[in-house]
Amino acid sequence: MRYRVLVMLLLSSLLLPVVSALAQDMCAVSLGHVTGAYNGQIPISNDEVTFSIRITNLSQVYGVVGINNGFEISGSDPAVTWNVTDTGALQIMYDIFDLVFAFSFHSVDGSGADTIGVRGCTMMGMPLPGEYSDTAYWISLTVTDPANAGHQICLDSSWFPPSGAWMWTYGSGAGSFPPLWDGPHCFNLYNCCEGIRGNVDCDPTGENDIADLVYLVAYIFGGGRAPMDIATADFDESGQIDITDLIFLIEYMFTGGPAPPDCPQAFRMAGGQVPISSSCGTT
Ligand SMILES: [Ca+2]
Ligand SMILES: [Ca+2]
Repeated sequence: MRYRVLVMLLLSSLLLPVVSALAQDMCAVSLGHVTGAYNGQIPISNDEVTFSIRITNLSQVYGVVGINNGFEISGSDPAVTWNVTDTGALQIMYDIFDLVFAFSFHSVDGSGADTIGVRGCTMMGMPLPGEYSDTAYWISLTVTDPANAGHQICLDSSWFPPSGAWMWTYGSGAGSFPPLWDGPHCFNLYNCCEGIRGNVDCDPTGENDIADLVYLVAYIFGGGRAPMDIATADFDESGQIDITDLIFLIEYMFTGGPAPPDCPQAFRMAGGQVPISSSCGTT
């Protein structure tokens, strides 16, 4: 009998580290798609940028019974500002973590660092199943101040009070482990209008080309999306976009008409101090 107990203890001591090592590699949090960003760059406008966050349970054995993940938004410069406009989660998160599923907000004031925590645990529901992988949460924000151009905004993992944890917990006694995280993710901020007007489609290169004309035609005649920055298409500086602006752009592009006027002053200044080049791109 004593021999059998010793063997069991020995096996347990050998197996537990294996289980722990496996569990640490069985969970991952990653940034999924980002709407409102273009080639890793975010235009400064009133339009929302949404970070979709994917969670993956790579385990084929263990279900997730508790989550405790935090996310931090910060600027590359203390002067960078933003507005967190929305957070949310798939309904399945509420269904699975039926005892509690909640967001916690800490200093979400759009400066310094904003932290958004996500917590949940299971009581009656089934755990997050093995091999689950889908978008779980999202965080939306806007960056509206033209002075942010040339800087970056970043999404990273973060511990958050009061739990101070960045963990998730497996069922069947497998323990709690920090998930893998593929961040931080940083995005250059740029103004749609730099130099002269005409970057109607707000592409990060700042080019004025046929794509901008197509965009403007689609907006005026086809119910297409409005320009993210009205100044890019308001060629007669009337304060609105209409057929007059379209005619101006056509004449400029095809019949030697006058060049578009400069962008409004606010959109030609970075950091409120230093004029930046005519290129809409950022470093
Ligand atoms: Ca363009
Ligand atoms: Ca106009």
